Amino acid sequence: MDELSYFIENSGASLIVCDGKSAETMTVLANELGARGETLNADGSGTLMDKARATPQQCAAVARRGDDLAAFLYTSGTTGRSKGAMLTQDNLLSNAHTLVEEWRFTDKDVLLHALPIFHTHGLFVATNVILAAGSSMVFMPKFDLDEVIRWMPQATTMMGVPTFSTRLLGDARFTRNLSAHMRLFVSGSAPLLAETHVQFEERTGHRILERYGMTETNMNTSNPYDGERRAGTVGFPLPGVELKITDPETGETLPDGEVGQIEVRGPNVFKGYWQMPEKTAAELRANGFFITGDLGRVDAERYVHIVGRNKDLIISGGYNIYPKEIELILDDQPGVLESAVIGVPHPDFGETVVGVIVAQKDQSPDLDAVKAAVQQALARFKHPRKLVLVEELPRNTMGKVQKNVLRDTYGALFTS
Ligand code: MCA
Ligand code: AMP
Repeated sequence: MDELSYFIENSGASLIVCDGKSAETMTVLANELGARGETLNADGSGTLMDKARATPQQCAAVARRGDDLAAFLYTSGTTGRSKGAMLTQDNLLSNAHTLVEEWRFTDKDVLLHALPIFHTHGLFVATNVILAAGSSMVFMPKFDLDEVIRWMPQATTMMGVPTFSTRLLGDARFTRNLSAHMRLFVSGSAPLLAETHVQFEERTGHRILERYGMTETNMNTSNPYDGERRAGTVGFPLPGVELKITDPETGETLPDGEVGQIEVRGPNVFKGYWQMPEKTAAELRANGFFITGDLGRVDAERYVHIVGRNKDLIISGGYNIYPKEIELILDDQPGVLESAVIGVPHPDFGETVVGVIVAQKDQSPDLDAVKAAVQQALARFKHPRKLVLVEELPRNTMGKVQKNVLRDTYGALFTS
């Protein structure tokens, strides 16, 4: 609820459309914040459609320019509250056209769509490509393994996060035969392990095409459709996208092969963060390059490798989780002195969240109460899968918490 109020208030939304099941709470919330609430259910029913039917069938189209805003997508940050990334009509359109070309989408394609539509991947990459190419899609409410297996023989393409691939590989029904009608599997949003890439090809004969993007930029790079799709890399910058590797301290471009921060510029790059000029200036340079916060290198054959993150970020099953947001809540709980939230390897989600807590002197915080407080404040996927109480946090000589030490200590919690 706290998160929703913030999004509604910050965006200045005047209409909130929700599922009928949430209508009661959402309408109250919307009204409190000066907005109107309408419902739209998966079967097409709801007050929004009722009202639409009661309005004239013919409406005059309002002309839009390429630079006009098309959407705000909220993305969290290392310093607390979410930022509304302002995407323009051209950001979305240029990326959709580029991906149609690069990934060879046509009106013969059928996309098996099992991604959530509240993120760039499922919302824009998947649906805009389909709309731009005139393709069709099998639109699923969520990734349900049985349903995906049931529908795969009817589809030609699928876009997913690495968890989709590992879940499919974990099921004996996922075979070369089942995927014989498919022509392309695209993966992104989180690193795909090279071993998953290899296993996938061995099982199905399909080589996954991995690409790299962000909410602020849509898609930046992609492995080639026709050339070698190289495991462990995210391919080449898309046409029209410039990518450089820079020194995080000086911003100077580094020689090829060296690891530095990834910066991108192109028609896909957003306009800035809604009503946050300082945050915009910190990440989007005046010359148009966006500092992604990812660390990478470009190899001798120009493939881009993502080697880490220059931002304190956990990616769980393709969802981004900024530890700071959870730490602020943990630190606020009775008996808690301080906390550190880390991501540790997880067989299904890639990474998952662990909260490490230090008690105040002579206090013993009630971990169940702490969990309940987190549940109240944050969406389910951000909840730590484990909370551990320690005497003190490891720190370096500057007093900074050494999360790498914590990750080493708790790294095998879910994998051994
Ligand atoms: C669900 N849960 C999760 C996650 N998903 N917890 C942590 N991380 C998650 N990703 C919770 C559920 O609420 C449930 O809670 C419990 O974990 C077990 O859920 P399960 O049934 O196993 O999960 P699921 O419902 O099958 O979902 C897993 C999923 C889903 C299919 C991998 O998370 C998913 O669709 N991820 C895709 C995310 C995505 O589209 N990212 C793109 C971001 P309980 O036990 O309480 O019931 S856009 C982006 O990153 C850029 C632009 C890009 O490059 O694409
Ligand atoms: P978001 O903030 O949800 O837009 O997530 C964007 C982040 O997801 C990027 O900054 C990367 O850290 C990560 N990401 C996206 N695609 C990949 C990929 N193929 N490999 C590794 N990380 C990725």
